[in-house]
Amino acid sequence: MVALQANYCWVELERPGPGEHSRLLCTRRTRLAKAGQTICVGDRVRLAGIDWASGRGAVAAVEERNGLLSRPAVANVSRVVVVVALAEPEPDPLQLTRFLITAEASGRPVEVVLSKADLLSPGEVEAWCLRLRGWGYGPVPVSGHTGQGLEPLRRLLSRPGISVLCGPSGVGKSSLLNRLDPDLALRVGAVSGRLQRGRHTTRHVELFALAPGALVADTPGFNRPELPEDPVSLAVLFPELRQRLSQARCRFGDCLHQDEPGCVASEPWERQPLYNHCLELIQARLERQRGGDNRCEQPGVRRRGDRLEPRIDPRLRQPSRRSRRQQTGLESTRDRADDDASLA
Ligand SMILES: Nc1nc2c(ncn2[C@@H]2O[C@H](COP(=O)(O)OP(=O)(O)O)[C@@H](O)[C@H]2O)c(=O)[nH]1
Ligand SMILES: [Mg+2]
Ligand SMILES: [Zn+2]
Repeated sequence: MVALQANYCWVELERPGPGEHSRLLCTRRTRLAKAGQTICVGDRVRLAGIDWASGRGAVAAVEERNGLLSRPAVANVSRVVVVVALAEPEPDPLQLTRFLITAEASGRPVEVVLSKADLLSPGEVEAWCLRLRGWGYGPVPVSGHTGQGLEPLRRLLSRPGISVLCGPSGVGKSSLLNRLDPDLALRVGAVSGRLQRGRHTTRHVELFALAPGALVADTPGFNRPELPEDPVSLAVLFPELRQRLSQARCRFGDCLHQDEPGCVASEPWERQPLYNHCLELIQARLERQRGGDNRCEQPGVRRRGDRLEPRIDPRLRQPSRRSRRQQTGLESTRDRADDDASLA
């Protein structure tokens, strides 16, 4: 399933059918909805009631999923490619770390693309590459303007399976895909944020075929991906820490790898302050949940001022901006500006 709209979806065929269509416009069988079966982009589905002449059909069943990326929801992901600009917008290590954490949580290989390399000197680009290598990644510097790095990127995205491009808005994801395949004609320069919210930006994910068997998702702009719910699960989402943990064990089985003696992470590492900061956010959220949220009368609905709003995902709740800032002093301005936009 390559694209999902309100009441129907596009399904790309595995084998060509008797008609001219390689994709069919499908409805979902009500039986699926009744069984509580959701369907998301990337799902492998079985079709019924196909009308080859008009290119229509219905989704009758959804196959088991692997490698689910939570936000944006994409199933059967083969790899996640996190794109971050070297300038315009300036890289924000905390925001980048949040993207990397979300990508790692898919359980699939994570690649890093450093975009807009044309805006920095070769020496500065190399310094960022070195830094990212220290985080456990092998970054590919690229520029949609000069064409630098486009062939390595094409090879990466032409591997079989589904690749998801994610990263902050404005880093050049759509531009890069357009360079790789001008036929895509993806919208470039769409600004996201409070004012433009929902006006121009694509709110849904769509998969494009870049090479036979290689599908790529360009994701819409949302700028602050979520953190995992369980503090213990955070460590393995940092490859540099994961690597140390694979070589040695901590003294205590439930170690959170902060500053305890006998911890494998007690030697300083670059992203340690970011790791600690994320840990604090997760713990603060857990405490609030334990404290109970009694203002909510119905499940799935929350009160905001005098309005009731659907509760999209309980994990989206964050500590208040002020308490977070006071606690850590680490909050970035970009993070703050996108606070609400990221809930859309
Ligand atoms: N200097 C420079 N600007 C770029 C590059 N790629 C894209 N841009 C600009 O960055 C802005 C955002 O690009 P877009 O592809 O929409 O980013 P997206 O939100 O990540 O999809 C546009 O104004 C592009 O012209 C690049 O390689 N170098
Ligand atoms: Mg875009
Ligand atoms: Zn430890």
